[in-house]
Amino acid sequence: MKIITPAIACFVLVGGSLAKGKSSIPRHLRGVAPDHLKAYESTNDLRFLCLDGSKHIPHAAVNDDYCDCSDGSDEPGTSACSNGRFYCINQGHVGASIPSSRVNDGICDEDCCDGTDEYASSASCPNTCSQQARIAAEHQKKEFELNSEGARIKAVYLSERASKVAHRQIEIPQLEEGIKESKAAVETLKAQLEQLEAALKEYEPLAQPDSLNSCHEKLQQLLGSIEFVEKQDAESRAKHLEKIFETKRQVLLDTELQEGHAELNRQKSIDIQNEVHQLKGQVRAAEDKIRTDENTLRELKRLDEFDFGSEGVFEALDKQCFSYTATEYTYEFCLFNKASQKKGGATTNLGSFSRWAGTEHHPYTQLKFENGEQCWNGPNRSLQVNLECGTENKIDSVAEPNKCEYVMRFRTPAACKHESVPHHNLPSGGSRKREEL
Ligand code: MAN
Repeated sequence: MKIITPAIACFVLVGGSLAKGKSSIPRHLRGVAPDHLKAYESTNDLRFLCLDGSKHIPHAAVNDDYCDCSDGSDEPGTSACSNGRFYCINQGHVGASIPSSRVNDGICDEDCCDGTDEYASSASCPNTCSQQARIAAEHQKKEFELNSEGARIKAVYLSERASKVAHRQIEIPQLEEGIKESKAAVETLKAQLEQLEAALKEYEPLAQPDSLNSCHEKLQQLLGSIEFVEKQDAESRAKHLEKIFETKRQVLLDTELQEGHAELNRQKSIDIQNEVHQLKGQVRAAEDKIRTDENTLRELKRLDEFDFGSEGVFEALDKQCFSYTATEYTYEFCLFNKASQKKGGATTNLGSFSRWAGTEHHPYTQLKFENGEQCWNGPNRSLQVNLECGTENKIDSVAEPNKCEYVMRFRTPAACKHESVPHHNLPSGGSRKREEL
């Protein structure tokens, strides 16, 4: 439990109604941040220890408009130390810490809506804290609504991601097994093919057998000797003719036999060729399927291994492209892929996705695209995409703060906080420092 000492109670109570010249805050507590009040309260030995512990000074030297502590902590309420901090309570809104050099500089500091930074200057600073608190509350309400809606969409992304991961866990081993089986089946088909191709050789068209050739030759000889035979007697001619007929009959018989055989061979060869053709088709189809399955497997493994941000929520946007036209250029980037700048018909490469580039604790707040087209007399083009919560995926702004170094703001539900903060828990001001927000 925090003990509120009388000094703090007084400080807090009067803080909101401080008006120039009427400050009831004791001098030694002026500009002191609530967290440090304890150190500034007067102690028995009436000495103040500089906040960095470097030295003790008389208590009366606090806020005496003379800088004693090297960390500037003895002068929170004056501009005496160049490195001091002045705290304005901004009762009803959010307290703020400003450089103490701005105290009584004649300019109403916009961070001190209670005007206490000008407690002893000619500037008249009205207390605008209630207005600012109202504006801040409206802003917070909008932010809250935006974040709630964004978080709702993000939850959809996350559940889609969860089912994709679950599917992949089933699909990957199934594909691996399927590919293994298909490869074995291809090997079997190829072995069958080899056998068939070997068999095919056995059924190649036969050469004219020797016996048939010799019959033909004999017949030719006999026919060739007709002239000579015609001159012989009737009996010799009859014998010779009979020989011719017999030989002719033999030739015909052999030819018929051979032709029958050849026809059988031809038919068998055609059958085998058809089978070979069919098997080759099956091998081609199986190999095509293996290739397709291997590509699918590669992609599934990539998706499984790729860093899609916290809980993989950015998988929902993988390869999606967004564009934005600013003045003369249209900028386009595709998540985890490429970025470009277009003008007329020309496209300039702004780089390929290289890494998440947020802070050590929040790496998934920024994307970096690098190694784009080289800038004339400059670096290779690059793009930094700052990710912010939004209810839709949309580029909000693009700038080129340095030549050929582009910075984009991309709003997406994927960047929303997972669980949105209930509105009543949002800071309402009074005790939080602006830097903490
Ligand atoms: C082009 C664009 C600009 C860039 C200049 C640098 O005009 O890519 O964004 O600044 O080249 O020469």
